[in-house]
Amino acid sequence: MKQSFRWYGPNDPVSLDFIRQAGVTDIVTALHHIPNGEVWTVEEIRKRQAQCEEKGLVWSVVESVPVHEHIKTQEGEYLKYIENYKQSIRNLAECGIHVITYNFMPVLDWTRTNLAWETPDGSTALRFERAAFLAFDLFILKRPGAEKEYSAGDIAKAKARYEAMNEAEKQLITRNMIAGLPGSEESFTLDQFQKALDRYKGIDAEKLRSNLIFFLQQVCPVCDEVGSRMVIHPDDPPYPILGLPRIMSTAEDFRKLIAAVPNRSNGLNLCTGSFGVRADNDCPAMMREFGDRIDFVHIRSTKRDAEGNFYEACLLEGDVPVYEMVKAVYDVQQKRGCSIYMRPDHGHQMCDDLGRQSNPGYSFYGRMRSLAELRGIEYAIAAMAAGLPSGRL
Ligand code: CS2
Ligand code: MN
Repeated sequence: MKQSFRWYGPNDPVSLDFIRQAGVTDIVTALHHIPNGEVWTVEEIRKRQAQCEEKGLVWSVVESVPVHEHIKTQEGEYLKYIENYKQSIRNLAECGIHVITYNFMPVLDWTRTNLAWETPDGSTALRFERAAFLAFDLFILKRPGAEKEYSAGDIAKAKARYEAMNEAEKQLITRNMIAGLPGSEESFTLDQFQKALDRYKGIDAEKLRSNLIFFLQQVCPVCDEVGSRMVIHPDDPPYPILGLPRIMSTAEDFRKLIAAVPNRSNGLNLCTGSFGVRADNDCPAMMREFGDRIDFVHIRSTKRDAEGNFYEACLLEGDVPVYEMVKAVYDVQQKRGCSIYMRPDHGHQMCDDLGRQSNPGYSFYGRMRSLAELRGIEYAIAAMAAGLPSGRL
């Protein structure tokens, strides 16, 4: 696997020097300062490349070129935004960057209720608590019609959870839900947030899917021409939330996409932490099924419970079968004769990360720990495959 790390650019509290020392060779980044929908110019791309190169690192993967909301809803100037997207693909290719991550989640990117949940070893993890999430939806946002989507039992639990919250907790959960987590390009007030949700009133899953297919039919031929790949990041969590449709949550969702847009550039970013929240998603099986179209993997593990809560577990202790996953990546690489970009995803805040300011999920040591574990697993697999009794390559 090509070992990569996400870097948010010059404002990221995690430095490229640290990242290099973790054993990373490739950087995953985005031009977060460019507003959604605008073209990424060659000049701006080169500036970021130079910052990486100066530290002996290569910017290889974009995460993400954001898809403007109007492309998802097909309103306003969406055709212009698609043209701009094509131009960004061309400009990135001109600079030698060919793997482009994106997602097609309406309004919100990834969603958590708690960004610093203390685990038994004292490190903190991101967590999604269902009752708190419902409490936000029903009693803070007060989304019209929300009560029709939940059972009486769920509503009672959410009410009790809401009543137990003090003002500070209510403000914190509101901020966590709508202020925009790293990577998501939007942030809102409650009022703006409800308006953003309302724009999806007439859009069900099938309509959203057909808008995604339209988008891919436009951009994939450009990617094919310049040798680039669009890799879609799955929904997180992988099911509809807040009355919004979500359409990249299962293997079947991706099968539908490739049936509609068979171009080779229509690819997948297999994020095991996102897919892994559903017990019916088998990540290693997806890796094997879609291996030819997977040019980027995020490896992390989540741990779910019967109540629908989940948290980001230590890599080897969650629900995702990480060894089987790395083995599947390894086998696909052997078959394809290539190395696939991999990055550790959200890590724990731990050791010297604690008490330091960093992007939630993207502090240094937690991700370094995961990367080291992943590297070890792959090394051992390769050594065993080479039949080396000493286990050395
Ligand atoms: C997140 C997302 O789960 C994740 O990897 O960091 O922000 C992710 O980068 C986007 O959904 C990709 O478009
Ligand atoms: Mn991910």
